Amino acid sequence: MSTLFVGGTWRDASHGGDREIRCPADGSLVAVVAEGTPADAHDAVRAARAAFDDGEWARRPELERAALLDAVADILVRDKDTFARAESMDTGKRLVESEYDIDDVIACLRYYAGIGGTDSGRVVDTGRTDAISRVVYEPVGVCALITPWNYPLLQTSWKIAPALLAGNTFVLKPSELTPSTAILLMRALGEAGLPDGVANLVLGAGPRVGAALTEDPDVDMVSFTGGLQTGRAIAAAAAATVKRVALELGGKNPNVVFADADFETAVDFALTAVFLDSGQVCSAGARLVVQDDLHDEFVDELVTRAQRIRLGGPFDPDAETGPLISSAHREKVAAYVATAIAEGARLRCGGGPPSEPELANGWYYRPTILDDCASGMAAVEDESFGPVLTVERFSDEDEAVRIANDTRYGLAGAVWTQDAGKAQRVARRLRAGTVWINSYHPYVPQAEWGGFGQSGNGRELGPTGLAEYREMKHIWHDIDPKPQYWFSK
Ligand code: TXE
Repeated sequence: MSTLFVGGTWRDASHGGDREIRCPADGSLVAVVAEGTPADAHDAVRAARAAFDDGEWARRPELERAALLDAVADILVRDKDTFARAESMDTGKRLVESEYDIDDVIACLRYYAGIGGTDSGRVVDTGRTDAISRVVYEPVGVCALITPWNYPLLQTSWKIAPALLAGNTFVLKPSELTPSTAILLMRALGEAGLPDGVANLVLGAGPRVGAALTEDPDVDMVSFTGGLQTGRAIAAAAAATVKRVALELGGKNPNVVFADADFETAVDFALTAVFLDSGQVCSAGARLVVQDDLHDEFVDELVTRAQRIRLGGPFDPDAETGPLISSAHREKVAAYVATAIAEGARLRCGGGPPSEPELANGWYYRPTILDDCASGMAAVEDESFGPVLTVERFSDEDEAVRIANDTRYGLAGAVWTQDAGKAQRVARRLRAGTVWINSYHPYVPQAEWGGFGQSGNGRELGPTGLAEYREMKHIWHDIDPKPQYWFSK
C-alpha cells in the first residue's frame, strides 16, 4: 500500500509491511495502509531537511504561505464529506461530530491564513543613529508532528497550520489507529501547490516510527499530542539532541459546580463535559466537584440522564455517542473502573459494555458515574480517557479550589455559579490552561490552548501557537561602521 508520502512521492513501507485499519464501531475493515519503519521515518526526515535547507519554502513570503493555507481550507470545504466519513470510519465517532471536527480544521487553517504577514517582528531602539536593531522570526526547521487518534485531523491542523505559515517543513506521524485523514490531507496539500518535501507522512507504530523521529538529529522540533507516559518518553528522547519540544498530554479536568448554579444547564453541560466522544477528549470534565448541598439531587439527575445516553456507530441517526477507539483501550477503561470500585468509589451507573446485540462487535462502554470519590484515589488522579465521571464534594469556595487543583495535570476546568464575583475568583485560582465559566468545551482558534503542570508545555492555537514554530533572531546592523579600537592599533 503506497500510503507513505516522502519527498513528494507516495510509496510502500521499506519492509513492505501493511496494517489493517478497522472501524471501532463494528470491526469492519476500513483500509489497509503501509506500516512504516524507522528507516522510512529517517527517509522522511531527510526529505524534509532537504526541502528546508535547499528549497524555497522557508524564504517564500509569509503572505504566500498564508494563501496556501487558505487554498487547503477551500479543498476541505469542497471535500468535507469525504474527510468526515474517513474520520468517522477510523474513530467510530458519529458523522455529525466528524463534520464539526472538519469545520474546526477549516477554521484553524483560516485563522492562521488570516494572521499571515501581520507580525514581522520588531525594531529595537539602540539609542544610536548609526545602528539598527531588529528582532525577526525564522522557521524552526524540520518539525516532527506526532498526533493521537481522538481528533486525528483536528489535532494535526493545530500543528501543520502554524508550522507551514512559519515556513517549516515537517514529517507527520498520525496515530497508527487513525491514519486515513492524514493521507487525504497530504493529497490536499499537494493539490494546493505545496512544494515536494515540505510535508511528509510516515505511518506506523509509535514506539518504532514515532521514536525514530524524536531521536533523529535532523529534526529540530517535536510537537506531540497524546498520553502522559509517551510525552515523558518523547521529552527524554528529544533532550539528547536538545530539540524544541511542545507537548499536549491530556488532563483530569475538574468541573466545579456550586449550589447556586443553574441546575438544568449545569446538569446538561456536566454530561457533555465528560461523555462527549465517550470521554476520549483531553479536556473532558471527568472530575465533578460538586457542593455538598447540591450533591444528591445533582448526581441523581446525572445518573438518570447518563443511563439514557444512546450508543451507536457513525451512521446511526439515533446515536448520541460512539465507541471507544480499541479493544485495548476499553480494557484499560474497565480496569480503571475496577480499581476505583476497589478503592471505595460507589458505582452509580454504567461500569461495563452495553448489552444490545447490535453493539456487540464494537468497543462500546456505557456512561459510568463513580460517586464517593476523594483525593488520593487512582480514579481521581489518573486519566481514564473513557466515559467515566468521578464525583467529589466540597463545602466552601476554598475547598472547591483545593480539590480542583489537586491534580498533576492542568489542562482545563470549569466553574458553575450565578455569582459573577465567585466565578471570576475561582476561575483565576484554577491552575489550568483553559477555564470555562457556566459552560464547558467551547474553544476558538484565536485563543491559546495548552496545559499547566504535567498537561504539557507550550501552547497551541492563537498567536502563541504560531510562536512555537518560530525562532527569534536579533539582527544588529551598523550602518556607519568604524573601528572602535578596543585593542590599540
Ligand atoms: O496514546 P499515545 P495512546 C492519553 C489517554 C490514553 C493514553 C494512551 O489517557 O488512554 O494517552 O493512549 C505515538 N515515541 N491520550 O497509547 O501512545 C502514537 O503512535 C513517539 C491523551 O493511544 O500517547 C500516536 O501517534 N511517538 C491524548 C501518538 O504517539 C509515540 C490523546 C499518541 O499515542 C511513541 C490520546 C513513542 N515512544 C491519548 N509511542 C490527548 N492529549 O488528547 C507512541 N507514540
